[in-house]
Amino acid sequence: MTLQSRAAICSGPEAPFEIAPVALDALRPDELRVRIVACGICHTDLAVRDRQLPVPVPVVLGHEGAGIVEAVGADVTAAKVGDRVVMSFNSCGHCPSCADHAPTYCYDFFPENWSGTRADGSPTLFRDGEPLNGNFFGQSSFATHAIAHQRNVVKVPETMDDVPLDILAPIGCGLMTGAGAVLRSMQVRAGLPLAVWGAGTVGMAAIMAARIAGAGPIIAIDLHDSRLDLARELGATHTINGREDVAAKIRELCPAGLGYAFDTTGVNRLIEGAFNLLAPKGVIGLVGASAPDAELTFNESALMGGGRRVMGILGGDSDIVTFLPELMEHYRAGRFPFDRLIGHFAFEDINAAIAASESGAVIKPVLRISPEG
Ligand code: CXF
Ligand code: ZN
Repeated sequence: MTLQSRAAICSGPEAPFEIAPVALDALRPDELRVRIVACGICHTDLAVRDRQLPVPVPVVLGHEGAGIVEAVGADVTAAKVGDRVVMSFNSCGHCPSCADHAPTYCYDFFPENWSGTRADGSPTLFRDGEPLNGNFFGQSSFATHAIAHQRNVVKVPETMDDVPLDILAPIGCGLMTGAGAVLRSMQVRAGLPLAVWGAGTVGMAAIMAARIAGAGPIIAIDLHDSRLDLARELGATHTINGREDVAAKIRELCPAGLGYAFDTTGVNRLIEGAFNLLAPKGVIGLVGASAPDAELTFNESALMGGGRRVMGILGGDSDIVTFLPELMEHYRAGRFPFDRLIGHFAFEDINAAIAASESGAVIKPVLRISPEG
């Protein structure tokens, strides 16, 4: 145990997060210690709190951390002391998916990200001398300091020196998922129509990326008109409130069918309805979390006969080392203005930030944990 930190501890759905002193383990050769400047809050953090994912509690969550490297193990080449970094999910680096630059499908995703310990079972955090669950997405960044790994840290390019870390922090989860789904997983082609169900972080990122790809029309569907207004500013050419007859409106706009449908809701009825709107060779990409036992039903001749594809997507097929800098460059150039989604909160106000996410008042809350400079 080498360094004292302050972390927000999640004990489950009954209690608010509690900020308390914790200690970090000594670094392994492939690890870095990062002083956290900011961290986004994602629905996956809340799914763990609500015990919908098999991550043990009590635990330090937070997986959209950004900060300054304070110490590195002997084998680390991803960044050096003093570098500004953003963090994302961890991966093993040697399974068939990692070898194929598809680390979001790492065969060891669970032990590397969700076991509460390092993949070898050792704790990264201690509270009152006892092991505390951590290493969430290889970081546990709702804290003043985090242990990260060579494979889930990306150095912020120097060209981004003027972009604060409390803007860049959330780039390694929902934003890369939505943008990657469009640009990498589905490889959306210019001139083809795309519809996005759900205008949260992932859906908005997909809409911005669809504009980059030159898709059209770009149709956003959501229950909240305020989100649809923002979706239009970010790239949607048409919006439909989900209380309207969505299928009829899409058929009117795209009589030949959709080239791409992208579902962020995980609602089966919506997914099956979206599949029925696909043009020949159309692709429906799925990122929304459904009930663990949910099954989908599609017509076989429509699937096979039209060459249609149903694509499960994790993390937008992101290879973070190359894709996160690419997204940062789109941000710089004004093509990916994800700062429009962010609302900032002080670390001490983490429970208010969570409430703002759950009420829908803020699309992407970001905690300010320590000053950058
Ligand atoms: C993850 C899922 C696995 C890859 C990166 C993003 N989602 C987090 O909320
Ligand atoms: Zn997330």
